[in-house]
Amino acid sequence: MRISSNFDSGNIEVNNASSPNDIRLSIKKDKQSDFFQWFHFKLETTAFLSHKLVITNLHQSAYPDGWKNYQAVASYDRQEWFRVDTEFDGDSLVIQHTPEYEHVYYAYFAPYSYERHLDLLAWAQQSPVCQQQFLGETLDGRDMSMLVVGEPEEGKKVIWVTARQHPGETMAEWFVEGFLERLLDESDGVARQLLEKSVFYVIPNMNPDGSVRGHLRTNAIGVNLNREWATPSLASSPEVYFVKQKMIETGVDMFLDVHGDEALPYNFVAGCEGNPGYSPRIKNLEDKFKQNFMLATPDFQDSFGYPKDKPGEANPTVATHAIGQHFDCLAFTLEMPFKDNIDLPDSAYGWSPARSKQLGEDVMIAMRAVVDMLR
Ligand code: GEM
Ligand code: ZN
Repeated sequence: MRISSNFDSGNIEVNNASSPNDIRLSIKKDKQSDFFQWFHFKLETTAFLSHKLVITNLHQSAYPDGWKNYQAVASYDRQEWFRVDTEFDGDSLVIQHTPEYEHVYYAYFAPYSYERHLDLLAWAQQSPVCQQQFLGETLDGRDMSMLVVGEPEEGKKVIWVTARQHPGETMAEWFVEGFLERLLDESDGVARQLLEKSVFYVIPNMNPDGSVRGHLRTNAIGVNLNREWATPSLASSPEVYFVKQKMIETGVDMFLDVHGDEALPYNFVAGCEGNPGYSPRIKNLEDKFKQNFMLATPDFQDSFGYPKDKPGEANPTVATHAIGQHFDCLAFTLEMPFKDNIDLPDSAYGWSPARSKQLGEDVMIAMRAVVDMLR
């Protein structure tokens, strides 16, 4: 029996793998950080034998509530990621699984590899309405890549979408894949009308270094990018520095920052109610967007989410708050669940790449409902 994780987004510590019925594992912290929660590893073993994999020390993980009613995902072909029997006892996550093949992968959520990221960029730039732009280099020397969709023109609204500031939240890049597939679909009327009225700036992966490193929440030097938006720096957060610099160049009429949430079994958004500049205009835009997003799909809801920030008490280092305030624009953090949408559960797959992609398509209905009133 052998457990490995030396691959793109791999993360596990093997403490004891001598018996299939008591495999002891733990999760490595993000580099120079105390955050840990993302795991992704491969088991090579005897097929059709019952295995018990125990991931320990999770009471110290970033979001211990994320393990309650959570089911790990597994895959044989690295394409289909299905849920496996998982229990949490308050500190250890116990995965019971009888693999059907000798090689099987386990992960916190379906991984989105760096190669798939590069493939997405390469595919998108072939569209006549899409251009790929290099914004700058990350600390590990990877490209910060942006896709411009539509022709920038006077009078068009400027809509920004960023994803995966937190690299372990891979559902965010699956969402962007679905979003782009619809936006670049020349037969889709909603996409075509949006592109007549607006130009899109899309960052499919805000944190390529943390993604490859198998981090949950930080970049190559343990910095949480979603606390860098007030004063980003080339030394600590070049990812945010380059993107914010570009936003100042283009302006922003609407901003969506796509994430995943460890604990809440829902899709939801968090807005700018705590910003000093929050106004009835922005509240009206937020409400109209959410109403139309709920009409577009039962997978989105607005009853459960983060506690509302008190007036003037929004954290100004958070992307949505910083950009919403700076540009006086509609700005949302969009959250998808690592678990499932409890209102519409799927016992085999839970929340999944396919459902993340579908939500990325559905969000366009909400964008269409507000695009004419963004300014
Ligand atoms: C969250 S967003 C910050 C909290 N926002 C509000 N409005 N309470 C973060 O960065 O902690 C997004 C995430 O991590 O998924
Ligand atoms: Zn996040």
